[in-house]
Parts: sequence; C-alpha cells; structure tokens
Amino acid sequence: MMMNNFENRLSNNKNLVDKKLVNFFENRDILTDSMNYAIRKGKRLRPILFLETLRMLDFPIDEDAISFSLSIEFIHCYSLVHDDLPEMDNDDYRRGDLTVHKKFDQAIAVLCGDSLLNFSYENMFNLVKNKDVKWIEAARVISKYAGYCGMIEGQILDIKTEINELDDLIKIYEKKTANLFMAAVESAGVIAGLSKEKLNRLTDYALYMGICFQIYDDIKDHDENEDVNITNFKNKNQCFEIYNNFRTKALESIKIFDNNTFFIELLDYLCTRI
Ligand code: GRG
Repeated sequence: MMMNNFENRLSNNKNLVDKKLVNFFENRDILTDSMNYAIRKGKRLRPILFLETLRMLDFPIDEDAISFSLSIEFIHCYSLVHDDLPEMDNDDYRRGDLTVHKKFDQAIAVLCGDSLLNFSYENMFNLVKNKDVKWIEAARVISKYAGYCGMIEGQILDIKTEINELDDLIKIYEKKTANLFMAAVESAGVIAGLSKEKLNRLTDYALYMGICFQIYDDIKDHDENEDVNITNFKNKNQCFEIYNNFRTKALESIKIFDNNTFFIELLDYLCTRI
C-alpha cells in the first residue's frame, strides 16, 4: 500500500518507539511477562506527539529523547491495564488480544499496572540525572497530567459521578483522554524552552485534539457503546458540529507554529481512523 508523507512520518515515528519496546523488560518472571505483554501493541500516539513537538520546535531528537517519550507510553499502558479490570471497565479484549487480567489474572494485572507506572518515573529519573533542569520540569508536567488532578481525576469522574449534561462528559474527555496528550506536547515544549504563551497554545491544541479523538470514537462506536457518550445527548449532525468546533479550536491553537503540518494532518487522520 502506498503511504503519503504524513503516513510515512507517522509510521517512522511508531517504528522508533516500537523498536525500543520489544521485550523491553528482561523476561524474569510472570510480572515482567505481563509488562511486556501490556506494552507490545498500540498506536504510540503519546510518544509520537512528544517527538513531533520536539521536531516542530527544532530540538534534536536523540536516543534520550526517544527513551523519555517511552515514559508517557508506560503510563498510558498502565492506565489501560487498570481500566480493563472487572472493577473498572471489565473488558476481556484490548488491541485485539486478551486483556492483561484475562491473559494472566487480576492480581498480576494490578501489579503489572503498578510496575509500569513506577518504571515510568524510574526511567525519567535515570534520564534527567545529567540533563538541564528543563527535563526535570518536563517530568513534573507528565506527573501532573497523569495524576489525581489529571487522567485519574478523569477516571473517577467517569465511574463515580453522574453525567447529566454534555459539559460533564467533555470534562471527562479532557481529563481522561486529552490530559496525556497534553502531557506529551507540553513536556516536549518545556524541554525545547518554549515561552509560557506558546506552551499554552500547544497544550490547547492537544486538549481540543483529544476531545475530537474521543468524540470521533463515540460516533464511530455508537451502536456497540454501552457507556454514556456524546450520542446520548446529541444527534449525529449535532455531534459532527460539536466535533468541528473543537477541530477548529485545535487548528487555531497550532497555527502560530512554523512547521506545524504534521499536527494539522494528525487531527484529521485520528478522526478518520477505522
Ligand atoms: C489509574 C486505576 C487507574 C485507572 C486509570 C484513566 C484510566 C484508568 C484509563 C484510561 C482508559 C481510557 C479508555 C481512556 C480513554 C483514552 C483512550 C481513547 C485510550 C485509548 O488510546 P489509544 O487509542 O490506544 O491511543 P492504543 O491502543 O493505540 O495505545
């Protein structure tokens, strides 16, 4: 199949990340087996966003930058392992294969997620040791978006609060889905030394892109989606209108940057994926 420039770039980035993650953890026991299982597939969107942000800002992408980007993927993978557990979303399949608790068991899935999260920080600490203080700030940014005022807040809102109106749902999308995208671009922006104002534009892009990504998922999975989602509040045309408003905001946010083509194309690519 012929790939266009954008798809080539996406695939090259994904290969960079995939190559590093193959059997990343030395196979010592069932725990490391489960960790390797949990990280072996995925679109790698968060590390790709991190790397492409550095590229857009003309910051060199070396081995350390690629390794740092993996920490965001470890957090993403741990969140999926825990989200799939019976006490959360109770899913048997993820990425076309058995979920970690089905392939192994629930105790292993809890420990697998815990270990990926811990290792994400260990990996960042290892990398920032000999670096500029900006890298430490980048690690802080990632911790903030992943934590109780970020992705985990999104999960608690999702499972323990009433979703009465569309704004409640958008808030969950912001926290649960967009916050790790925001972590990826903002941490890269910090490392590249971006001004506060430009950082905000970058983060806004990731926020609106994340919301689009989730709305598209809702529309696409409308028939099989049992969770509360945007189609509970709006008809299909209204959903597309809302989607388009967020898409416009994302484009507006990224337009101040030179070399932003990847980010513009990513928006539409993510929202036409099957
Ligand atoms: C911390 C106990 C605990 C749970 C965290 C926040 C959370 C639970 C889980 C998030 C799970 C989830 C379904 C979030 C929505 C974001 C989303 C669309 C995830 C799928 O992301 P993709 O499509 O996945 O990038 P791949 O498989 O490509 O990596």
